[in-house]
Amino acid sequence: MAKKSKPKTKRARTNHKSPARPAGGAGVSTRTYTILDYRLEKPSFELRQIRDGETVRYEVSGTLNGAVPPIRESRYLSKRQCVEIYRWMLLNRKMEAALENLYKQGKVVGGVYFGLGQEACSCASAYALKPEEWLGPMIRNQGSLLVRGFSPRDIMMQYMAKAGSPTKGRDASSHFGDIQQKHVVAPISTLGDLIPVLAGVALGARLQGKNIAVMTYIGDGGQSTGVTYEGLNFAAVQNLGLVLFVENNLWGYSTPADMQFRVDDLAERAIAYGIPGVIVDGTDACQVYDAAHEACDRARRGAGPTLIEAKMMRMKGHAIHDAAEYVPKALFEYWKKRDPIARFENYLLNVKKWLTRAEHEKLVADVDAQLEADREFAVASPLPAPESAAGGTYCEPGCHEIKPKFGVPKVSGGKSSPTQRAEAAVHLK
Ligand SMILES: Cc1ncc(C[n+]2csc(CCOP(=O)(O)OP(=O)(O)O)c2C)c(N)n1
Ligand SMILES: [Mg+2]
Repeated sequence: MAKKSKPKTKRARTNHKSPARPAGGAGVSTRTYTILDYRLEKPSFELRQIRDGETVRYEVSGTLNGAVPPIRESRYLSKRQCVEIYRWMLLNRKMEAALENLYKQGKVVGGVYFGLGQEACSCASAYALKPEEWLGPMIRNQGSLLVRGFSPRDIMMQYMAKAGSPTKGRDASSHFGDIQQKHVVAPISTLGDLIPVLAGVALGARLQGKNIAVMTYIGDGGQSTGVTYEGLNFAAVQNLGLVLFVENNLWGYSTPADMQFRVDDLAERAIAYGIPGVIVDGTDACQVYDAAHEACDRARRGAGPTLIEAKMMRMKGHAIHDAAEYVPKALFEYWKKRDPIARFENYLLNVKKWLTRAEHEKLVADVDAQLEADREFAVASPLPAPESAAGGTYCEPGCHEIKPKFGVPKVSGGKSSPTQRAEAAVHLK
């Protein structure tokens, strides 16, 4: 009989202690850096990896029964805007529930990726962009796509690979965008690759004499890639208006965030790029919006990129096929109490009294009716004709001339002082 080995444990940190510092002698000074932290609650728990023979599981311990924080008052959002963001979040969630049903009915061709628990981050971030600015969403940012003007009908048809979908049925998941009207770059599955692409969009705008905000996202797992460093460093040295949301949802597939990095907070990475780092509670739409708004303003001033870490939890598995059994139940329970939609609803109805019960019921009924109409349309629409398989995705070869949009650079890139940067911004207005 094989000898049963003692389970090995490995600690994964969610609220780390400072790493050991090298000893310093007389005359050695230390430097401090500032990370803005908007949160009203700083979760403190530890994930332990337990290896028992061939199996691995995780246990969580720490402060898991703290009071749920309130929504932070926004410095910028009006009542109307808060209600609008709430509506996008609700549409995001209910559309994903509809997609899950369509999948279970066998109508979805590929997989389905969910942003459950992350709706505030997707919707309130994209809401901070102006229509002429650019977005590069990742697979969980379906809420951002809705805010940018894609309809639930587009997204449902895409997942069902229908002829009328944004990719005419040639892709059956999230790889679609619209660079003509909506200024959305299609998600790139290779994690981190959207960052240099969006930096390039900002550079393109700069070459036309405009400073714009461009926004993209990377996960706690994806931020470990080399291209994340290359893209963000490039944006930093060129003062490009990149707003990077690092969506720390605690898991990258089945790897806990704490086994991806040694820093306490991913926002600290900003220090190494020489750009501002900000932490928000990703389940609080007002915090997400305020941080995004300030970062977009900075981008428009030509002052360069911002890294915003949004802390939250992936409330489902990686995709529909993953039951997420490796996630300790207590962690799900903790974050369920911090549900972004339930808390925002309470804020609008009970704290601010910006919505009456009747107004809220009407808003929910409108969202349901829109989804039902879109679902019916998407289900009834045809699959692509087989003979169209060799055609183009966005257009047909030779159907239009691609005109270069570049102009002569109006300012030189490279390192510049804050004063020069401010001057450059004025020059570019
Ligand atoms: C460079 C690269 N490595 C690995 C993968 C496979 N992969 C796809 S999603 C994923 C996990 C991503 O986790 P995270 O970045 O935390 O994003 P989340 O899924 O939590 O939103 C992995 C490893 C990939 N697509 N690209
Ligand atoms: Mg993740």
